[in-house]
Amino acid sequence: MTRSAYVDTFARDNLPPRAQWPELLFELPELQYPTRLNCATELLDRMVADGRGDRIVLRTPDGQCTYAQLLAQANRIANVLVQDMGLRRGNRVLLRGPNNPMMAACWFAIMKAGGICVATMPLLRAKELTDIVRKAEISHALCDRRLDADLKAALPACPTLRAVSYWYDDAADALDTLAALQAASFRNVATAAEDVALIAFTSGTTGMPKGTMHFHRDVIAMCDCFPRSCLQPSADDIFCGTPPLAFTFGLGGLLCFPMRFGASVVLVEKLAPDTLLETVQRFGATTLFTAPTMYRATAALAPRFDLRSLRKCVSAGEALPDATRQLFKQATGIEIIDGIGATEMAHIFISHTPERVRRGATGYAIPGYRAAVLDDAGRPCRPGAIGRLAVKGPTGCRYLADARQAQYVQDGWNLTGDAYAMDADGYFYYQARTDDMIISAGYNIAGPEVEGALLTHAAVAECGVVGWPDEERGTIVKAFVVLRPGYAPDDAMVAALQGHVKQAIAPYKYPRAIEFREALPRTETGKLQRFRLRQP
Ligand code: 3UK
Repeated sequence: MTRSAYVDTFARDNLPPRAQWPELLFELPELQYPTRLNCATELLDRMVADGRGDRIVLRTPDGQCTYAQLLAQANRIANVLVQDMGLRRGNRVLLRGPNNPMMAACWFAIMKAGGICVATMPLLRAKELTDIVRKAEISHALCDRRLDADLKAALPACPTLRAVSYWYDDAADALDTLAALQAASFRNVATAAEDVALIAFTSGTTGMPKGTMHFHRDVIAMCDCFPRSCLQPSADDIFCGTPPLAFTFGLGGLLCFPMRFGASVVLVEKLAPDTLLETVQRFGATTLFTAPTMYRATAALAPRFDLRSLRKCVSAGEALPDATRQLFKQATGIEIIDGIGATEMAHIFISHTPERVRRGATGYAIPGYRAAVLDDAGRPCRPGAIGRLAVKGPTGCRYLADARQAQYVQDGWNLTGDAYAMDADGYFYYQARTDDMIISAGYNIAGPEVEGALLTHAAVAECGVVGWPDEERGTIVKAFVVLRPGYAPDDAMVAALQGHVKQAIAPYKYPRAIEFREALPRTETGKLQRFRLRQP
């Protein structure tokens, strides 16, 4: 291992032992990296050094900034971190804000200064922040002033956290003020390719959150896999979308990917279906990153907007129902690019180009990754059989001091916790999370398949299907349904939906119980929280 550039050895000391790492693959020519690599140098400084400094990188409703301006601001903040806040190489820095230019500049500043970025979703509360600060022994924090309340509430329980600075604020000690007093140049720390760059906490549904550690090299590898093979971006592309930069889906799609290709990104703090489409129209966005529910909601509104600029639409975070894919295609003419990624893997590893879409499939293992469906003994399943999804590639799972490493990584494979089937051509078909498979009267039923059938009914806006305890049958299939405006939640509707499912898929899978809701519980990243639906 190349000598670390860090004086604070916490991250390296808390990596899982080598024997528990996944096998890493660097077979592609584009994945040959030097042993010293700082991802900020690659994504930001290099663009300016190569003469692209005057090109726009960030666009917002209030203005725009060039690569050179972003570089200058990141350098100033890096100077604040080192000189005013006493950051030492290898220290962890909490980063907390909505998707805005300061969030982006701070992310690069942390990379430049050799800090380890721990970005948190804007909606996290004091208790969750405390768990993360304590687990990652975080010493510094950069935070959007408007999100200060929960951080301040967490502080008394966070003894390691010794320096906090707030931005978008005009106080004398605000980050903006301190940055303006600093030089616009900075010598990036010469990090090892395998120095930890970020600790991304999973939006775990139960138990203590898990911190996944990704190296400087992983940040670049994620840029050189999915976007290169499935999007083929050019410097003229304009990215936009909804995932928070604190979620690796957003960090890639809305910051690192566009910058790897010299392109630009529209950062907007809060987007609803109508404002998302308005943003695409106003900025002439070409490339969209969002979650399946957003595609479903925007499909209905699309005719009201001019979306002709849009070329590539990426869906991830949860399974994309075919009904949603078809609705969006009818509305816009665009074939969505589905992709499964995971915080543990940094980004997407199974996906497809629009031309190579196959109905019902997430896609194939993208160049750089290998994927397989394994049975309980760890052997490859025959085509069509359902088993556990296993992947390996240039990135992979390394939990921060967590015994669950041995569950996620087995025999060099990353086991994502998803039940999948693979066809003879190597296309992968999502079934369910392995712990969400419903076993009813001896049958294995995948909730998402029943959801997919319900979503083809005109009355259904959204739905979630779970196993529900039943005295007689042990477990029954139960659907929670949000109706579109104008439909009545009555017994006739229950019967109509049940009949519809029986027509669409094997009748034994139909939901014996249906409950109507105004909305479904979702994470900040757009995932349905099935565990909350299961709580009576
Ligand atoms: C599920 C999908 C079916 C799947 C993520 C893109 O979602 C991301 O990371 P998380 O750690 O969750 C991982 C789990 O989410 N999932 C994600 N995408 C799909 N299931 N089809 C899909 N297309 O259960 C997976 O194991 O929150 C997604 C990029 C970066 C990410 N972190």
